[in-house]
Amino acid sequence: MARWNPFGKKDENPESTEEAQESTGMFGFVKSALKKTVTALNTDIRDLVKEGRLVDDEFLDELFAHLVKTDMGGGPAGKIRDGIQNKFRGRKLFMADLVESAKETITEIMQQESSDIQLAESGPTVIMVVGVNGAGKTTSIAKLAHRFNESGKSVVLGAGDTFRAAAVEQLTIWAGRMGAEIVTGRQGSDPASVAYKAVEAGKNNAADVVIVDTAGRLQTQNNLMEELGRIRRVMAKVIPDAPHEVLLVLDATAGQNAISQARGFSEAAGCTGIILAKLDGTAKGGVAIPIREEFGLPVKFIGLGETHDAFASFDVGEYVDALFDETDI
Ligand SMILES: Nc1nc2c(ncn2[C@@H]2O[C@H](COP(=O)(O)OP(=O)(O)OP(=O)(O)O)[C@@H](O)[C@H]2O)c(=O)[nH]1
Ligand SMILES: [Mg+2]
Repeated sequence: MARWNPFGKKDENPESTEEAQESTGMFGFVKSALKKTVTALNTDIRDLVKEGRLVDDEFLDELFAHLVKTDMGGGPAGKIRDGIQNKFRGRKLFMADLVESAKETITEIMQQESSDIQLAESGPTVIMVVGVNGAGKTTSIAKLAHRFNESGKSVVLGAGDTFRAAAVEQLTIWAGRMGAEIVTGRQGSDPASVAYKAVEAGKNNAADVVIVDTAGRLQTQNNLMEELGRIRRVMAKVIPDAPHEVLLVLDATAGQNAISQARGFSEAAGCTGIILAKLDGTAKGGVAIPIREEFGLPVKFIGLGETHDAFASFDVGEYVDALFDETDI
């Protein structure tokens, strides 16, 4: 499977001033979206090591308590604490050392191969989007489609949420704006049939990308979870290796609950990556860390607001830097 970064990451074209500016902008964007998490991390922890602090049990317990507040989970918070303990026990610790050590630990936990979209070797790349009710699936599809469209790719949308009429309207508006084709079904009709037709339309029209929406569901609704498998299989009847990506949308404001939601989905739908939506407006932005730790799945994109451009490719280095950037707080 070829790898493809549709959105041009900064390191791939370093000589482009425009992209360099864009990447600086993106850091600021991610940083301001993570502001609540950054503030929680930096104000509390900075207070903790103000003027240096002896690394003893009391300090290590306090540090752990502040770290878990961001919803990074006990595992990662414990690893950061242990890292500090190993390096600095019995010594005086300053903020700069703490940040450096924490960044190192988080980067290690979060390391992922790539956040690129897996590209089909030939024909359209088919992306299926799944997740619980209200996670941000339809909005994320609009954002993804906008990005593909901006990079000159033709997109076919499949309104596979035949349950909620508003989802079809939402996608139809987007398709209209982009001049993209949209395949819809009657309300209550079989979502697998919409998915089939969407992939077929993508193939017949030589589109670059087909993105199929699905209705929100809970991992406990077995029949609906099985339906995801059926939607997948139907797509493969048109293009044998479709879907090339199954993106699970998680609501960052759900914090640790987002993790338990992900478990059932990644099995039932064969997820290949995560979109972490609503990373803005939450002090639980640390949840991206245990998500990476617990699932083999890469975080591919992050949602940073309700508008179509409030969306970014996920970059581990940028995320970790933003998380601990203490300027302008
Ligand atoms: N702040 C913020 N809001 C978001 C983001 N993504 C989606 N939303 C909002 O979350 C709400 C739900 O978004 P949808 O895209 O409709 O979610 P969905 O998963 O398709 O929902 P269902 O189809 O009902 O399961 C909407 O009000 C969106 O505007 C984001 O990244 N940030
Ligand atoms: Mg929806």
